[in-house]
This record gives sequence, structure tokens and C-alpha cells, in this order.
Amino acid sequence: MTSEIRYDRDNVFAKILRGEIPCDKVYEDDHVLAFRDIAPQAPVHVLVIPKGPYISLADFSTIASPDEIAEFFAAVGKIASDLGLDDPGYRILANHGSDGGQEVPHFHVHIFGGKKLGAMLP
Ligand code: DGP
Repeated sequence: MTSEIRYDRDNVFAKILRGEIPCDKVYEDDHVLAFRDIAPQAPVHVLVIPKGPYISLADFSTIASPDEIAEFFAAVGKIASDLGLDDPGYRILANHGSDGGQEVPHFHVHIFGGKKLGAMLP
């Protein structure tokens, strides 16, 4: 089954992409949207999503073109930099599947910053 068939077009990020749910946007280009998390876990907590129908990194890393993948991660770095996080730093995180704690089935990268972050524990 292809990703487009498995992809849930009613997931919350698909609705945000279609403008059916508002978001606090921090960046947008032809392929990428970034907005503030509704339940921030840090003073700065931004979600970066590709606009294509990718459920998780497993889809994005195998279906998206190399250019799209490169441009996505370049955008993640630019967004963090534009948010003023380069110094003293930030964290990026992508949850995959239920064991990884992924709640929204549209691939996304979290950017956390604005404070000294605690250790990452499994
Ligand atoms: P994850 O567990 O990696 O799938 O993270 C999903 C994140 O999405 C979680 O931190 C909360 C956030 N989130 C869920 N619904 C909404 C929403 O409607 N708007 C925004 N801005 N964020 C949302």
C-alpha cells in the first residue's frame, strides 16, 4: 500500500496545511511549514513539517526526493537560526510510531529551545 493511501488526510497537521485549523506560523515556503506547538514543552517549541503526505521519517526518507529532504533539513536549521537559537543552542527531535511517541501521523521535527534542556532519557 502506498504512503498516499495509508496517509490520514484528516490528521491535525493535514488540516493545518489546508487552513482548516489555525496555527501560529513561524515559517513557510513551497514545501515546508513551521508553527508553534500548541502545548509547548520549552520556551521555544516549534514544529516543522513537509507539505507532502508523509506519515513519518520512514516515508519521508524513502519517498521524498533528495532535494526535498535536503531543503527540509536546511529549513529546520534556518528556522532555528532565525528564532535566535544557534547560541546557546537547541534540540531537534522526530518521533516515529507508537513506541517513539508519535501522536500526529504526519512527519514532523520538533525544535526545542529557549532554556537549558534536560538530558534525553528513553
Ligand atoms: P508527536 O508526539 O511527535 O506526534 O508530537 C505532536 C505534537 O503536535 C505535540 O507536541 C502537540 C502538537 N499538536 C497537536 N495538535 C496540535 C494543533 O492543533 N496545533 C498545534 N500547533 N500543535 C498541535
